[in-house]
Amino acid sequence: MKKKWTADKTRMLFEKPFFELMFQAQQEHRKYFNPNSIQISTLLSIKTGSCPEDCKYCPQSARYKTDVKKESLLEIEKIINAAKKAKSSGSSRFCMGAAWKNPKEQDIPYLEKIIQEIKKLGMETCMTLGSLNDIQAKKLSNAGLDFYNHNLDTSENFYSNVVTTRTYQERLNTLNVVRNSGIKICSGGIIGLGEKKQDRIELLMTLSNLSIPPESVPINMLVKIPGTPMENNKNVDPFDFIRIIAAARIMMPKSYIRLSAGRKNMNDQTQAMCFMAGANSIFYGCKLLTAENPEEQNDLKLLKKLNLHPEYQKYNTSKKFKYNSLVSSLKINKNQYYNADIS
Ligand code: SAM
Ligand code: DTB
Ligand code: SF4
Repeated sequence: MKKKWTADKTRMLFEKPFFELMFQAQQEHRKYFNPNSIQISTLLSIKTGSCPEDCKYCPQSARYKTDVKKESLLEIEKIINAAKKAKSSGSSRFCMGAAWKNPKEQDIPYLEKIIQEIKKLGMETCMTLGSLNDIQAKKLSNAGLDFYNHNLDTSENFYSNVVTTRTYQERLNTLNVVRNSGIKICSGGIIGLGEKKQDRIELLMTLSNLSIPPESVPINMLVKIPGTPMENNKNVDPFDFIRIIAAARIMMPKSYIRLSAGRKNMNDQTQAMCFMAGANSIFYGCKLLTAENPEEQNDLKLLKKLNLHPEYQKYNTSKKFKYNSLVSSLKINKNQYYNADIS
C-alpha cells in the first residue's frame, strides 16, 4: 500500500532548513528524471473570456472587468496552425484551455476532432475545459487526449475564499472521472492567493495522497491581473515558492512538476533555483492563456545558460521534431539529446 503524506510529516518537510530541503529534492529528482532535461508545453486559449465561474484570480471570469477580450470557440484551422508553430519551435505538448464551467454535449465532436488532428502532428495533447462527466471524459480519451488539466488551486479550507461557484469536492470528482477514463491528470495550484502555509501543505497533501498522484503538477505563481479581486495581493517570497517546488518534488517524485504561470515576474536566478528544486516542465511561448509569459528568446538564453535541453519524446520519430529549432538554437549535441531521458 502507498504510504500517505500525513500533516506532521509534510509540515516537517516544509520546515526543513532550506538547503537540506533542496538536497533531498535533488536526490528524489535524480531517481526518476534526468536533471538536465525539461518538458516543454505550449498553451492556447481556444475559447476566451465570459466564464460563468467566479475564480477571484482569473481575468476570464465574466464577473470582473479586465482587459481580456471575449472570443468564441476558435476555428480548427487556427488551432492546428498554432499547434504546428508550437511543434516547430520545440514544444512536445499542446495544451488548450477553454473558459467554461464545463463543456456542452454539442462541443464534444469538435473537441474530438481537434485532438485527433493534433495527435496527427505527433504532439501530446492536453485540455482544460472545466468539469467533465464520465461520458465526456471517455470520448475525449478515445479521441486520444493525453492529459486533462484541472487544478485544485489551494486547500479545501481556503477554497471558498477563492471560488464560490463550485466546491472542492466537485473538483475532486472531475479528477476521479478523468483518472477512470484513462487520461493522465495534470493538477496543481496557485501560490499567492492569500493562503497560509497550512493551505500550501494541505494542497500538496491532497495531490500526493490521490490514489495515483497527478502525472503533471503545475505550480503557478499568481499573476496579478488588474480588475480581478486579487490584483493587489501581497507578493510571494521567491524562497517560499522554491520551497514549495522542492516539497512537491519530494512528495510526488515521479510526477512532472511544472514551473507554470508567473515566470514573467521571476528573475533568472529564481527560475534556476526552481529547476534545481526539481521543476522539470515549463510553458514555452510568449503567452499563457491571456497573460504574458517570458519571450521565447529570453527562455532560450536561460535554458542555454543552464544547459537544460528539451525532453526527447520516445514516441516522436519524426526527423523534423528531432532537429527542431529549439534543439538547434540550444546547440545541443545529438547524443546528449537522445540520451536525455534516463527513465
Ligand atoms: N476553466 C477551466 C478551469 O478553471 O478548470 C480551465 C482554464 S483555467 C484559466 C486554468 C488554470 O489557470 C486555473 O485552474 C488556474 O489555476 C490558472 N490560472 C488562472 N488565472 C491565473 C492567474 N491569474 N495566475 C495564475 N494562475 C492562473
Ligand atoms: C495551469 O496550471 N496554468 C496554466 C494552465 N494550467 C492552463 C494557465 C495559466 C493561466 C494564467 C492566466 C492567463 O493566462 O489568463
Ligand atoms: Fe473560468 Fe477557469 Fe477562469 Fe475559473 S479559472 S473563471 S473556471 S476560466
